[in-house]
Amino acid sequence: MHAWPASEVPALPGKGRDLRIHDTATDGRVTLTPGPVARIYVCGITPYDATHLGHAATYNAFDLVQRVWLDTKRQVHYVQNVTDVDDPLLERAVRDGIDWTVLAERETALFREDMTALRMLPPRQYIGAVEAIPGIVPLVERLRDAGAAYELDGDVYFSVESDPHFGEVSHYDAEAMRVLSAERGGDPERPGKKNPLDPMLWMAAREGEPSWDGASLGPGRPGWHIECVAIALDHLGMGFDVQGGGSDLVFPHHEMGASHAQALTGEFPFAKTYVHAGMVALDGEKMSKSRGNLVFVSALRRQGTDPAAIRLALLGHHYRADWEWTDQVLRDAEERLARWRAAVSRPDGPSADALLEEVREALADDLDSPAALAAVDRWAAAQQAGGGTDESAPGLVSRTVDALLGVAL
Ligand code: 5CA
Ligand code: ZN
Repeated sequence: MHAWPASEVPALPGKGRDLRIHDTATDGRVTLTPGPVARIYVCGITPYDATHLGHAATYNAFDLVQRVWLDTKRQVHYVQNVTDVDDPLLERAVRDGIDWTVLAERETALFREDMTALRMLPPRQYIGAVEAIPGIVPLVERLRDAGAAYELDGDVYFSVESDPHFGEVSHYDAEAMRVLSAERGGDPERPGKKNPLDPMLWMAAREGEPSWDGASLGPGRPGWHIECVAIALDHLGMGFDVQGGGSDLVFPHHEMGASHAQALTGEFPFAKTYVHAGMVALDGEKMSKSRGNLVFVSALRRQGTDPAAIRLALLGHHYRADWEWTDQVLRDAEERLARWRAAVSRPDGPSADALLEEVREALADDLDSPAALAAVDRWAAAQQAGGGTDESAPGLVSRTVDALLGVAL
């Protein structure tokens, strides 16, 4: 699949700091020191509905990771998937009487537009589940042949017991895992499984549903976790720097993905760091396609909202926090954007050298974007108070805000 166009990242003087970030697996702060090419996999959308602000907040967090790495003069190898075949997508297509491929293509196209408008840097590879199937089938066969997977009425399940490190991403106890598995696409109640938590790797063809050639597995379609594993291993290999997503992916998705990959390769770990963004809520409940309590990025754009204001609204919250979207959040962001634009539109102003270092330090400190915004607010307030004659300052502020926060002033 093609991704979306990259917005330009302006060059900044000097060099940024190494990112210290919260790692879910160790439940602590780690300093990331990738090689010259930092490797990141971020789970993409299931395209059965438009991009909502929860999605946008999660992609914003990982866009900041990229921008911090670029500022340390590293290249970034970023891979993202699109879950363009899965139960919720097929169910929505049936509900709406629309072909599932048309639905997936339409919503993926809208996602690309939203990401472009929000100045999110695109992945180098943007891969759909369907196009990954030829790579998924041999992985499932290998797991089965190694005894890490088994068949149940034609479906193939992964045996969680085959990975000695199973549980080390989420550290949840068995009961919590069971509950989350049932909520998030698993089938812990299905009789005949070795362990109720075992997730499906390959689902045998069902009447009325799409299916693909599975070689020795028979016709069917892939399970959810193996999709991301196949794509990540194909393009990044084991031991990449960051596996990212929202906190609802900690279990089962990232736990199972790590175990699939570790059982396949005998290597550990799948990702060096697991990073998770908090959940955005609306009216007191997590924004989710299944609940339908959504604010869409595209709807805001259609109403004339400046995407830079949407981005500032996201940046106003720490990525790990759970927070609530309200109209006031957006109004505050619009007001801040107007203040910043007025401040950089003057021919000179207070020196911005310290501001650049403050923004760098805030982001390096577990992506503390609220602290970065507060630093820019202080510069804008000093500008407002008429405090400087540095002619390079407004330009440096614009470039800092663009390069490190993805906001075009
Ligand atoms: N296709 C899978 C991942 S392989 C998937 O989870 N798709 S999704 O469309 O449901 O979610 C896409 C991303 O948005 C995931 O990282 C998910 O954790 C994140 N996300 C979903 N809802 C919210 C929310 N309310 N707040 C923050 N992030 C969210
Ligand atoms: Zn995923």
